[in-house]
Amino acid sequence: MSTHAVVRDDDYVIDQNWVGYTADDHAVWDFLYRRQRTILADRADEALLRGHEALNLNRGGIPDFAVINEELKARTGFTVVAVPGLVPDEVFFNHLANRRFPAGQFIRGRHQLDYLQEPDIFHDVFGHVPLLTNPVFADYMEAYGKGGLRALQFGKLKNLAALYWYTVEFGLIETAKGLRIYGAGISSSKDESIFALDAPSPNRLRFDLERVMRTEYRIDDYQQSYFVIRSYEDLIRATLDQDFAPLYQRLADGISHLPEAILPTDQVVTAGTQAYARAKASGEVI
Ligand code: HBI
Ligand code: FE
Repeated sequence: MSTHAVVRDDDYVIDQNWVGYTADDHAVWDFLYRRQRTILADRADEALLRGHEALNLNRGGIPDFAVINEELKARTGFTVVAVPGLVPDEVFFNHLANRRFPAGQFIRGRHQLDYLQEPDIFHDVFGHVPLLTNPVFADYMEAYGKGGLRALQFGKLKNLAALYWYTVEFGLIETAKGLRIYGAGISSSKDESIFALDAPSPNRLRFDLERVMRTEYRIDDYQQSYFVIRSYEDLIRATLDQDFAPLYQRLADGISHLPEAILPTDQVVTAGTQAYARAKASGEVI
């Protein structure tokens, strides 16, 4: 038995070992799936709901990657690969740049049905993977992976992680029927699926690439600001049209905004109650 830690220089991909899931693991998936689909019926963007159906995630039990990859790969060339949990940023970006989504292999226990910090298979496969059936969003995720590898070279990972956080994890999209959820951090969370659309306290601000990349975020609480895109086409256009080299030069000034801030330059979709009052008091908003 070797005593030194196994230093892995691989891509952290492991076997999903679908046969290894217990009956209770499958029951946890079924419970979470049914509960979130009920909550999201009139809250999630159609593209996410259609992605659940395209991949037949309601077939019962934890999805077998070998099975969903046939459909996913045929649609956008993406495949899901199993990883033990969070992987190093460079490994993560490299997977996305090659149209592989690294999904947690484990599923949460019954004691943590409502929240867990580490992305498990429900967060990843219910929250993130279905949107990869949408060609435009799939292009965005590949572009994000490539951008991430470049950001590492510029030492601007924190700014790029903020972009991921406020779009892929906690993004809202404007539709004819009103604001809808597309971020996986919201769509896989019972409480935040309600809070993000209904609560008066958070700000809902129009997406702006540089503004978002300068915005701090909390990983242990509901978001205090959500950013709203008009469409996935708008989101990828904003990203692909951006020449990141001069942007990274500007970001070198290190200016960042608190999660609850409303800037005079913000296009406010709905101002949050707490933040608005505080910003008003400090004269940050006119
Ligand atoms: N690893 N498996 C996994 N899943 C993620 O979502 C993930 C990650 N590593 C890094 C990471 N996300 C974030 O730092 C990104 O913003 C880069
Ligand atoms: Fe995630």
